[in-house]
Amino acid sequence: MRGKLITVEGGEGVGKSTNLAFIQQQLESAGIDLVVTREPGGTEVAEKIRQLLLTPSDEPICELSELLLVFAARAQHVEQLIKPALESGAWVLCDRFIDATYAYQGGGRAMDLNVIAALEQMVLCDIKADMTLLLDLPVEVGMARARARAELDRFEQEQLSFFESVRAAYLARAEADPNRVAVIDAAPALGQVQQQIAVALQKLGVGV
Ligand code: Z5A
Repeated sequence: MRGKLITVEGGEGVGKSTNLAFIQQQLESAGIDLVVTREPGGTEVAEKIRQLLLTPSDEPICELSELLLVFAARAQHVEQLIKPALESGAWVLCDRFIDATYAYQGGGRAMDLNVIAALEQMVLCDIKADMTLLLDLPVEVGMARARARAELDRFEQEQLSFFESVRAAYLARAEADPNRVAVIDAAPALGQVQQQIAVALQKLGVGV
């Protein structure tokens, strides 16, 4: 049987890395054969593209290059890792996926959603997340958490308005597809955030 694809999404500082470990532990304790990966990245070549995307450089990366690099990394990731894993029956837990493109390039950069949809169709075909956990947090709170954590990458150096647009685009995606996207309030203490995640995972029969 084909495995399930679970994606974790959210803006800066929402606690994706922290909660990914918890989700992994929940799924593995349920006996699920799990592949954990991330975007951009997840394979050797896609991780090289990630470096290009995240590292600040003197030459600005234009919006179209950014979009195409995101999809180039995704095409490699899907063909080399995600598709074979799902076909083998494993579940895939992916830190960011296609919703991030609609949020960052579609929302943040205001790029044409029809272009994104066309590239999505070309690269993903029938691959769709079975569940997306969207960690949601007011932008200022997330930015404060991200700043306290580490040096800011190329995206994290954007203005507040960029992240407001990213958040709005994520929430619009959740509203349009409530059966797939579970919105998790990432503001409370970690234990409470993880309680919400555990409840959402029950929908997949995990931890019931
Ligand atoms: N990108 C794109 O533009 N288009 C695309 O299609 C895709 C990606 C796929 C890389 O993402 C960048 O790629 C991303 C968009 C772009 N933008 N950026 N930057 P990434 O996922 O690798 O980068 P990230 O957003 O920095 O993810 P992260 O490392 O998982 O960070 P995080 O969500 O902020 O998680 P964290 O490090 O676990 O948490 C941040 C801090 O908050 C940390 O100190 C925690 O201890 C703390 N924390 C976590 N939870 C709590 C609670 N509940 N209370 C208090 N403090 C907390």
